[in-house]
Amino acid sequence: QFQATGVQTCFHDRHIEPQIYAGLDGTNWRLADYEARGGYQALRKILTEGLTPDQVIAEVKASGLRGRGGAGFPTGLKWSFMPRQFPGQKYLVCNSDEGEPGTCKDRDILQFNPHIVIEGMAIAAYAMGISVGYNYIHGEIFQTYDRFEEALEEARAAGYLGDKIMGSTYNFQLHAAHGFGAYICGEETALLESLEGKKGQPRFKPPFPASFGLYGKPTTINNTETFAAVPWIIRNGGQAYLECGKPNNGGTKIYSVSGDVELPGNYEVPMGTPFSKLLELAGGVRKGRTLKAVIPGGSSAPVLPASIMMDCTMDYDSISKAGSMLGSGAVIVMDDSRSMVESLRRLSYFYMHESCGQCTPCREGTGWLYRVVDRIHNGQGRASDMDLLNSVADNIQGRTICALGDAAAMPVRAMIKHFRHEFEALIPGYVPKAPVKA
Ligand code: L3W
Ligand code: SF4
Repeated sequence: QFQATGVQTCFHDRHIEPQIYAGLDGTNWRLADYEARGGYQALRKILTEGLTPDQVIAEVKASGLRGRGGAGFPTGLKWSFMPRQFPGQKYLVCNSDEGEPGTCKDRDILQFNPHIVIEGMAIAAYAMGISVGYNYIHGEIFQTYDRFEEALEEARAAGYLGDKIMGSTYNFQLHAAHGFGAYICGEETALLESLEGKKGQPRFKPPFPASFGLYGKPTTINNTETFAAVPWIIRNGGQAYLECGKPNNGGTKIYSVSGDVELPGNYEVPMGTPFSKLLELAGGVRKGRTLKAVIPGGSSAPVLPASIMMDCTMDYDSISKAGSMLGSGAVIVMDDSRSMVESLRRLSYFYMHESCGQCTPCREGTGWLYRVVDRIHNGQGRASDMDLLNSVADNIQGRTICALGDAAAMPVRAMIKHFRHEFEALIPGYVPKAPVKA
């Protein structure tokens, strides 16, 4: 069972309190508890001290906050794309459609600390001149959806949402929307389609949602954890947030550590924390086992062998330099008992199942990937299958409407790159190619 773990951490010679999980025990999620922890003070500060939208955006830019949904896009920059003078309706959307295998942080933020997301969204809407927002919550988490609805009711009753918030001229209506559990609806434009009541299929980008979003209107979409970081930034200043992490990788980040560890759970630690330290917090590798490999950023991120991973720090730049992605921060730990062929088989099945079917390379290619890995796993692989897997992955990557195609292809290439011998060992009569002489 996963636990939201408000870990107090002490790195970089400084003591850093968790910002999103601070003081949470599973029972203190209500408005009064949140207010007692300093909740809604950031929104109050903006409205009573008269901070301008430009000042709020400048603070978020200074914080170095990057999108926590997977792409790591700078949040302040994204907010500045919103055409504030646009005469019609504009929308703010929270992407809580968490479906990436290994990721379970947004679910716990909403469950343990829903008001932090509401406050973050109210601040974002103020900064971008938006009066209507939606939080799109993954369809398979019913309790979390109900909890968020309850928190919305509390915030409305207390005057933190609705018209003339805290006696100001600022109005913001926020609603919850429940998805149906399709992974693809976590892709921002598929989410918008679904929110509009249509089949959740990604749109071509550009145009980006900033100019053509919900109902064709300018829309800003951020991940749950991104909004949850905003109140702390406004209360403590962008510079203080930046300094919690490392340059270009500000603040803390929640990692969902799963797989072969003693204490799987969500851990909030500063950006730039050594992977070895995060592993230690999660109780280390299962007793009697050694670390074999890690998928550092959810199933879409390429796998890294232990030797590379142990030299990484947990931040966008370090993980991407090592050849993978920080993604949504789902750290899947695999010990020496794991078969990489079996792991890839399960991942490939997932992407085949979740492909929306719009693009031929993704619709057909994900099926090919699964079937080829499956036959290797069953001992029926062919000598040509290793080349075939790479070729199918090549023909998917970069040739599709959305990132799901890349997400299906990249793990295949990484598994073959680092663990090719495991695949070859299962193919009857496989003779490795002679190394090419220089
Ligand atoms: C205006 C421009 N806006 C970019 C915006 C864009 C989006 C954001 C990032 O994929 C990744 C993916 C998954 N004008 C803009 C602009 N934007 N240029 O910036 O855009 P992009 O295209 O880099 O990423 P994305 O399409 O949002 C997200 C990876 O995340 N992933 C998925 C995780 C899944 C979950 C989940 O289950 N909840 O988080 C994990 O690694 O593969 O690469 O907003 O509009 N010129
Ligand atoms: Fe759909 Fe796959 Fe194309 Fe994305 S890449 S739009 S999931 S078919």
